Amino acid sequence: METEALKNENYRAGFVGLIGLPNSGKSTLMNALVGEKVSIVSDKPQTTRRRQVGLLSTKEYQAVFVDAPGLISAKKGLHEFLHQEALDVIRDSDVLICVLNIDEKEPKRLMEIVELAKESGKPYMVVIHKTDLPLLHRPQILRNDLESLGVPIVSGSSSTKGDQVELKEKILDVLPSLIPNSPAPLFLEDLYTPSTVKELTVEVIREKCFELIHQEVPFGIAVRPLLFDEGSPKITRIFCEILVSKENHVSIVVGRKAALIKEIGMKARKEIEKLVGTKVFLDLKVSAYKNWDRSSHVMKELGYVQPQH
Ligand SMILES: Nc1nc2c(ncn2[C@@H]2O[C@H](COP(=O)(O)OP(=O)(O)OP(=O)(O)O)[C@@H](O)[C@H]2O)c(=O)[nH]1
Ligand SMILES: [Mg+2]
Repeated sequence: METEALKNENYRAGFVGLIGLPNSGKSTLMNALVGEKVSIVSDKPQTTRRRQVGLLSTKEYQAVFVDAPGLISAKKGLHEFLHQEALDVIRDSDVLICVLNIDEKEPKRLMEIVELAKESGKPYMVVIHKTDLPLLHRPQILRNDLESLGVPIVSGSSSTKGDQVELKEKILDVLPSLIPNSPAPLFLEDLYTPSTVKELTVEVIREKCFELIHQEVPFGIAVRPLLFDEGSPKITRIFCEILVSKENHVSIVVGRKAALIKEIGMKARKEIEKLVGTKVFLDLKVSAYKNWDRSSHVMKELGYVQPQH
């Protein structure tokens, strides 16, 4: 691979894990850093399940951002997977960014995130996030509590495009110096994510479910691709199954006169068309698979299983 990077002996490349509490804005921040939508976002906690990777490549460095699920205490099934996935991201990263949301009601929980980064022994920085929220004193209090650590701290918001540009600049002022030297980039420089279109498609459908379905139902939703037919240059035919963990959730997801599932399909299709670059025919069927989130073989099929090292 003949790249600019190979000519530069100060070149840096490494995995940069984004860690924080659920809903702290990690995925929103990663998308802003990468400049593309890699990771899905919602106003509900535990949106991110499998780690998502987004790439930022310049002449000087390649940051391989890894967006982790929010850190929660381990329970069973899917929760245990989310917990372990977040810990694995910490273990597998070269650098960590602690994303601390100022609207967290128990500031102690924010300090626990920083403690995990510190314990890892890896270089890390702190982003005090969501500073657009009207909680005037919180960012300064947090900053005072963190200052003695002697690590870079920046603060800002990802709520508007303008805020995102400003925060990205602050982060990229310090982050590259924390990334290790590397003889070459870790991924092709013109990629923005190593995820496949099929993987991104499944996540987009799940995002629309999180956005449009309320209460506890989205937490028990998973999307399984059944057929991804790219045989025609004009139209991609995609068939997916939306799994729900309880029988009575099927009718909730389908909605009255199938209105909800149609809206999920329509919103997802528009985004998927941009991803695949053709018109899309999208067929979604909803099936109940009782407690799939505790079934090891379904979890494995859905990719909710830690890779073996
Ligand atoms: N006010 C405000 N909201 C934000 C900001 N950044 C993200 N959000 C919102 O916060 C919610 C959670 O954002 P995500 O990016 O999904 O958060 P996350 O940390 O990835 O969440 P999990 O994947 O569930 O752990 C969404 O509704 C975002 O629009 C911010 O800077 N300010
Ligand atoms: Mg997320």
